[in-house]
Amino acid sequence: MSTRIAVVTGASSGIGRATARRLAQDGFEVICAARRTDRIEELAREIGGRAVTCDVTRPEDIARLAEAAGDRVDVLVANAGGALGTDYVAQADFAEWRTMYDTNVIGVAASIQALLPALTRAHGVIVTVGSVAALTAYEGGAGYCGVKAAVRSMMQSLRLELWDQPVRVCEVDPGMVKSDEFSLVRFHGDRERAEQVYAGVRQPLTQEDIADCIAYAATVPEHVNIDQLVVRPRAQAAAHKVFREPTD
Ligand code: 8X3
Repeated sequence: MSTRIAVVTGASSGIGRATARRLAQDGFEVICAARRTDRIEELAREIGGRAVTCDVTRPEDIARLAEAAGDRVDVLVANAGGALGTDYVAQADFAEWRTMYDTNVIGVAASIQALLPALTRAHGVIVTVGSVAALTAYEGGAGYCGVKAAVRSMMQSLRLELWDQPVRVCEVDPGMVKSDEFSLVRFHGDRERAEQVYAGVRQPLTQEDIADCIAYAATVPEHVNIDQLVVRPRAQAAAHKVFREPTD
């Protein structure tokens, strides 16, 4: 059997990197795509994959990624994206919102569009990394909840559009994940604020937990489509209902 190919965007850290590692363990040749070349080259060396420098907001990078991936792609993990800020609508920084839309929505759509022929040829799986933010809005979440809700709608449209094609469309929606950079980026490098997100939560999810879920969705038999996987830590009953234990 020929080697199965997986493309992971946003592979330089967090859920993307953990997923690249996990899929390599599962026998995939993983194409690690991200902006930070040094990081993905190191990762590709570690897991025997390939690195493609790719900013998903740049059409020329997306074209290069599709060319590197070749004729057949078994799995696309469209993971690149993230949150910027927690501004209320009244104070929102629209430049940050535009960046979020460009990466989380257009970047995901562009990755899918470019790789769709290769995914269809291979009877492959598209997995997007959404968020529980797509399901329930919260104060300060309008920008991020909005983009993740857009991804969710896009996946629903895509599944309908591809109903007669041999390609599957899956969305993994994580809740609270203590990953390398998610909260740090969201709070513009403010480590203390980033840490507060997880304060008192005994066991937030890890990026490896989500990588497990993605690997599951990507490796079920070909007739099985996992439409959506919503994954939260046990301590998080809803986005705003988190069990926190005293920290001091
Ligand atoms: C991250 C989950 O609750 O911070 O995607 O929006 S949340």
